[in-house]
Amino acid sequence: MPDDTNEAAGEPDSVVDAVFDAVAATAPAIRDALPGRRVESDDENPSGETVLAGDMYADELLGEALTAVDGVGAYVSEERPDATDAGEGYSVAVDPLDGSSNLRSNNAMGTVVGVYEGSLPATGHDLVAAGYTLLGPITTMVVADESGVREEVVTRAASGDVTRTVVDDDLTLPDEPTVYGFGGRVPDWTDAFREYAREVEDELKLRYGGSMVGDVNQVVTYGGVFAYPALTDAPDGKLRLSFEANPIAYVIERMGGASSDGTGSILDVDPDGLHDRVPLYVGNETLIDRLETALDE
Ligand code: P6P
Repeated sequence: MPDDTNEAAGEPDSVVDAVFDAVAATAPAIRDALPGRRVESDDENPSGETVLAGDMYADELLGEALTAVDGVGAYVSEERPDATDAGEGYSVAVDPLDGSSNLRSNNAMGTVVGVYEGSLPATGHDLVAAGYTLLGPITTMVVADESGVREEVVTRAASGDVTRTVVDDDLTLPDEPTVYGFGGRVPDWTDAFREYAREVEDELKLRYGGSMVGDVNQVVTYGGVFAYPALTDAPDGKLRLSFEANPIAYVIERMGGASSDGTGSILDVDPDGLHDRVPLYVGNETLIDRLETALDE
């Protein structure tokens, strides 16, 4: 379980709530803007990836909304090299449009959020809350904090007012795993991971859609395991610790699941840089234990 000594136990954190109010408020506007922003921009992000117009728009919108929240001291984005100063308070790390490569194929994507106490880079134990929006057939938001994990439906009225409706106030990982989703190309998997994957493929159903938030939400809903593993040509995998792996690991561990970088909890990883990548494995505890044993052989 994440370290919640940073939290005054029991009292909901009004700044965290304001952060997720801001994230929810931008979700419908991001969704509305996507049809006209499926093209690639000329820019690259700090991870060297081509930035879609949708990524840039989401980053601008979220940057503006989150730096305006009292109690947010820094906005840190996958799309920006450095933190954007916002005064005093939490550092809010964001992947503005995770899975934006799904924009052309019209598949799920969303925003990943980590609320850290103190400056970044930091370990996941500095998280006080984390979550993600999912722009699927409906817009949902999963929010994890010291009180637990909840799923909300985000709707916008004709008036423009955005509403967050809690549809599950105690989201826990299903005991019985059902689905798996493994990223990267099979030829690029290590022998140890490939062997583990072959076992899991015989036990569970494949659910992989190329967007971490969509694929993790399958595991959140049906139980199982998601991985973007270490690859033979990318031993640190693809996903960024601060913006993707830590927030997702925090959510899954808060739900009673487990996370790993291949050797131990993602939340223990101590990064050198803001955009460090890390292999990510999350899901039911037994499947993560088996994964760590398989990679240790
Ligand atoms: P691949 C999306 O680009 C992303 O960052 C994650 O959302 C997703 O899990 C992964 O990359 C997909 O990568 O190599 O399968 O296209």
